[in-house]
Amino acid sequence: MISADDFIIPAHERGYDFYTGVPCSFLTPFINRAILSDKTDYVGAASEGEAVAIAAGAWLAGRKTIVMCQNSGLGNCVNPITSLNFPFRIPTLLITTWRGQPGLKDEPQHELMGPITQSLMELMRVQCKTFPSEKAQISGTLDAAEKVIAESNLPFGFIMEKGAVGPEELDQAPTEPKPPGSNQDLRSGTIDANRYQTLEKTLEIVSDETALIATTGKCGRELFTIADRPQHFYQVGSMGGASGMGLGVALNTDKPVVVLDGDGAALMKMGSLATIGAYAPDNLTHVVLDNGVHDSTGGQATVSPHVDFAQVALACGFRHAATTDNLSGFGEALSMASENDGPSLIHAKITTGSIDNLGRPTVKPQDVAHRFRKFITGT
Ligand SMILES: Cc1ncc(C[n+]2csc(CCOP(=O)(O)OP(=O)(O)O)c2C)c(N)n1
Repeated sequence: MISADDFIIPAHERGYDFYTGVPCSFLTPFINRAILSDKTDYVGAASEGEAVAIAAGAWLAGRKTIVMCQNSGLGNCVNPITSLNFPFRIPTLLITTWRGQPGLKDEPQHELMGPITQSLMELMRVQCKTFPSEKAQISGTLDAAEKVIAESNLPFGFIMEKGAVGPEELDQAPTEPKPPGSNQDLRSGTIDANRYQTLEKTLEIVSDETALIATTGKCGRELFTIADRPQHFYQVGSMGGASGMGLGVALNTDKPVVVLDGDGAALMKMGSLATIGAYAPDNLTHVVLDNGVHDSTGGQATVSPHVDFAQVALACGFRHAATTDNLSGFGEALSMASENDGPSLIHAKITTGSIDNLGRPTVKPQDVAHRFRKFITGT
C-alpha cells in the first residue's frame, strides 16, 4: 500500500498537476488527496467521457493531465479515447480502478468489466500497467509511462487494485451557490440564418485572440471551409465533447474560448453545462447552434424544441444566457458575451441545411491539435 502523495508528488515533479474524473470507492483515498492537494488542480466531471474531453482541453492549453475513473466508467470513455485522443494524438494518464478483478468478490455489475478491463484498454491502443502499490515501484512506473507517452502521444493507463492507496480524509468545502445570471431574449419570431451564416457572423465578431472549438459533423467542416486558422479546433469525433474540451482550455488560458456546439451534441453531454457553471471560467462562451435536428446525419429530429438551453445554463450557474433566432440578435449576444465576464451560453435557433459541396478539414487532426496548442500556449 502507498499513500496518495507517494504518487502525486513524483507525478507533479514530472509535470502532472491537472486532475479530472469521477470517483470510485477503490479510488477514494487517491481522489480525495487529488482534490485537496496544493500540488493539483481537480475538476470533478459529470461523466468519465466528459473528463477525458476536459483533460484534452487542458492538455491543449499546456497542462499534463490525469483522468481518474472506475473501470465501469471506461465504457463512457471509449468514444473520446478512440475519436479524440487517438486521431488528435492527445495524451493523458488514465487511472482506472479494477472492480470485478478476477478472484475478488465484487458486485454483479462488475462481473464482465473486471476480466475485460485490460483487453478493453489494449483494444483502444492504450498501453497499461498495474497502478503501483509499493513505493519503490512508483518512479520507474511513471518513467515507463512517460516514455510511452513521449513516443506515441497517446494516453497511458494505470489499473488500480483494491487497497493500493492508504486512506485519506476529505474535508471539501461545499461550493457557494452562484448569484442568478442575466438572461436576454433576442428572438424576432423569424429564423433567418443557417449554421454556415451564423459561423460567418461569428468570425466577423470574435477577436483574433479567440480560440474556437467546433463540434463534430458539419459544424467543423463549415468552419474550416469559411476559414482555416490555428485557433480553430475541428472536433471531428467525440460528439458532445466540445463543451468539456472548451472548459479544459478556458480554465487554463486567459484567451477567450468559444465552443460551437450542435443541439444534438449539447444534449448528448448536457451534464457539461453543470460542470461549466460550477467551475465558471469567465472567458468561455458556449454557442448552441440549434436547428432542431441531427443535420449532419440526414436531419433526424432531436428533442431540442422542448429544451430551453438558456434556462438550463442559468440554472447551472452560467453568468449570462441569450436566446436568438436571427443573425442580428446573434451578433448582439456574441458581442455582449465577448465584452463581459462569462461563462455565457447563446442558444441560436437556426435553419437546417448547409452549402453544396461542403469540404472537410484537410489538415491532419494531430496538426490541428499541435497548432491549436501553440496558439494557446505560445510555444
Ligand atoms: C458518439 C457519436 N454518435 C453519433 C455520431 C454520428 N453523428 C455525427 S454528427 C451527428 C449529428 C450531430 O447533431 P447536432 O449536434 O445537432 O449538429 P448538426 O449536425 O445539426 O449541426 C451525429 C449523430 C457521432 N459522430 N458520434
